[in-house]
Amino acid sequence: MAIPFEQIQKKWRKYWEDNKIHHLDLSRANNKLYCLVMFPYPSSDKLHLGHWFNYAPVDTWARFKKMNGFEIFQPMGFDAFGLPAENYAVKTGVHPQKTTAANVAFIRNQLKEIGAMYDWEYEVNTSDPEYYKWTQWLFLQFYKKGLAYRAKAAVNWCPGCQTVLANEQVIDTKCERCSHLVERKFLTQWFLKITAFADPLLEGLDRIDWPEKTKAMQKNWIGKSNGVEINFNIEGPDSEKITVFTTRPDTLFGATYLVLAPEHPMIGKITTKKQKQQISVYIKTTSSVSEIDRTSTVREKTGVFTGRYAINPVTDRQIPIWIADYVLLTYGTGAIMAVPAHDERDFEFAGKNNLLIEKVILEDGGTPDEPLQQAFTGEGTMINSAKYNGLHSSIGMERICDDLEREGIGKRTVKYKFRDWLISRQRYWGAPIPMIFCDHCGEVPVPEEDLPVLLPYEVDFRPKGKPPLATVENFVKTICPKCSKPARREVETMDTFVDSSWYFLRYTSNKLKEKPWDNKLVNKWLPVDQYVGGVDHATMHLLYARFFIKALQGMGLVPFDEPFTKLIHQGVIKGPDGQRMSKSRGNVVNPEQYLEKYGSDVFRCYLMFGFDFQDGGPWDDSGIAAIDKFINRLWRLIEDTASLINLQQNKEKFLEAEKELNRVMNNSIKGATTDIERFHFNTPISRIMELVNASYHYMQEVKLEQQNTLLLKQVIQNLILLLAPFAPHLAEELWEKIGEKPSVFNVGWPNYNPDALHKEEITWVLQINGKIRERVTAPIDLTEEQAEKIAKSSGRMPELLSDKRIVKVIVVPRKLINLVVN
Ligand code: ANZ
Ligand code: ZN
Repeated sequence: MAIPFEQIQKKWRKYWEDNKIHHLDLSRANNKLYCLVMFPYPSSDKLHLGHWFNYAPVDTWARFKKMNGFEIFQPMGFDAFGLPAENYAVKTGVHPQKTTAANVAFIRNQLKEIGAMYDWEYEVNTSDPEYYKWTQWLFLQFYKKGLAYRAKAAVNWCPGCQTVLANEQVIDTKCERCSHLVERKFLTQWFLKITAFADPLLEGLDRIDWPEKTKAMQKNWIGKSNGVEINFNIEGPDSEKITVFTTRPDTLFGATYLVLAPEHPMIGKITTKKQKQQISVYIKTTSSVSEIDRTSTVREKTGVFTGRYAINPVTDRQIPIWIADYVLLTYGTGAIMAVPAHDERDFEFAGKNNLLIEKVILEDGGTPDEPLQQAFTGEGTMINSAKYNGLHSSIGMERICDDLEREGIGKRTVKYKFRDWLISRQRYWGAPIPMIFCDHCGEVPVPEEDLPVLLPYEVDFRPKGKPPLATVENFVKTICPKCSKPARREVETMDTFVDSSWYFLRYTSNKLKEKPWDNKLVNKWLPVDQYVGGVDHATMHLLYARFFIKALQGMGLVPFDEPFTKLIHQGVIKGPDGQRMSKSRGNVVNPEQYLEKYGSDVFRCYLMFGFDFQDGGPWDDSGIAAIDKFINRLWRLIEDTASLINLQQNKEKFLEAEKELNRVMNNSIKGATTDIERFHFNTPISRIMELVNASYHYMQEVKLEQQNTLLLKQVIQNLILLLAPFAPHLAEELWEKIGEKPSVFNVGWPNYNPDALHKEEITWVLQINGKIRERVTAPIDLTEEQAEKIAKSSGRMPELLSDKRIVKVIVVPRKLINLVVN
């Protein structure tokens, strides 16, 4: 008979809810473990396979930890603001608040289907005014400390839709909706000063238990470079200077031209009349190219001569000043000294534009006069560098820096690749930025007691050339909190990554009215002990959240400076074709069909058995039937033995068969314990299978009336306990079936007995041609090879065999080994 899983799931979910099995009193709990998964984005009403693959295994881990005595805080919520709901609104007219509320309701139910032990009392929803009130409050704290400021920055502007586009809406420099060429437009927008925390963000990486790859990605993203700023005088009467940033001052003698970014403010001043036309055409054509394309190594390097020259401060030579878009305004000083002999980009550019290539670093074993086929970017011996000739470049670099600094031409500096975090969105569905603009007082923060700045409900979403909130007159019009004269509200909303930079704090205090969080609870529960989520968040969310915590610690609002002590990433399950699942490819696998057929426990088990948690892999459902069969086999085993195992019976000594069953049991517990701890779930399931097999084997081998019911009872109980984190509903049902009191999760995780792990040893009889010659103690189970080896080498056997040839080895299991010789 098939397992009535639907009934069982319902029954135990109700039991858990009625008895508040997953409820945790945060103020009372001891031995805490905060286990957090990245919360879902309710952009559709369905949980997809990726959600299941993230949440089910993490719940298994959390349940395992709970059975090991931890009090687990595993909250759940919704990252509910954002673009998809708004785009949907533009298309269909359905208000984002409605779509979001409906999706959240659906998803919450599906999350319950996973059977995870989320405590829904702590749910958060970032689009709830009770939540975003505090997002706004946090913005104001940042503002007070000078960590939120306004500056001009480029946005993607679609002239067709008359709207600002997010980066992900720009496909191949075109608008994803109307295919118009996207333009760059400069707007004054809000930034958070994440760059002020560059060093703490780097340094903190050494203190957290995160995947090395993720740490490396953050390091690269921050991009710290030690270098020098060097001043180049411009030839001409006006004694202007251009400052470049370089990490290779050792190559200064090889700097044969300068390059400015096309947006560099000096360009207008220095360009000669003759070159003006060409320069302005070039600036225009590059203005629509994204930074990513500009820095692409494969894209052809273009540029234009300004008509002016600078003086290389060490060679005193005239070098031409060019502009080119491979130099970015936003990094370093927006200007470079080009050293074509030793930089790949400069080499390519110089070759195309007939600029001088001067070798100044010689690689080990190289010849000075041989022309370069490509840039040599490594270290070596300095040549063509006057008094520095013959020095190793690493030493010459320091000497040149010292000299430049002494002469006031250069200065050692540190630069970072990453920029401040632009949080302004010209969008509706987000938290309004709580600022007011007054003609008399300028920029005025909304007083804290006036929070939240409510997002107005009645809004025309259709793109009109300005942010949707700008069209809501009674939102925009307000009075200045300082001077009480008419003023305007900020109409931009915050990047949703701001919402998710602090949600893990709010979970502890989701219902608190007067503060964003309760300090006592945050001090007790944070940092998050174990965080789990996709590697796609390695640089954005995970960096922003770390920045928030460091800033908040600086303000004395939290007592720690890293939010997530341990982190791991779940892998991605791809489509059956090995490609990323997507609707357009038609390779999306839906969990529903499997849930209907097998129930959520079998599905959970399959996800963990069929795929490595951190690797994922292409979807393949060929194994799910086997898992279902195994669960049924286990089910039958327990049904068959349930009545038997409670018969009182005392056995003093284990038979051999019992010793073996006992060994497998202890081995299974040991294996499962170490592997679940490490987020390896497939091997523990194999261990459970082994124990089921060993149990059947025992019951076949030993007559019913001779079976050791005490041992069997232990085995059955442990089987259920081992299964429980994987298949929580079924385990509860089975636990009840064998006459135990629910919940099985209140029972501790089983211990194993290390002494029982060793295979038993017995006395083997050794024969030669059927005659007993020796006796030896050896493991109970031997392979043929092991048996032969033991027989040949024990006691007198080598002597007796010295002039014999072995023609056959006969093994009578667990008894004797007979060597047939002649
Ligand atoms: C001269 C030079 C010689 C350079 C050489 C490299 C090799 P990282 O390590 O990434 O910091 N650079 C500086 N500012 C730039 C900008 N705004 N846009 C594009 N490139 C810029 O790289 C620092 C190097 O990148 C700098 O050192 C500069 O080129 C270039 F053999 O200066 B180098
Ligand atoms: Zn005012």
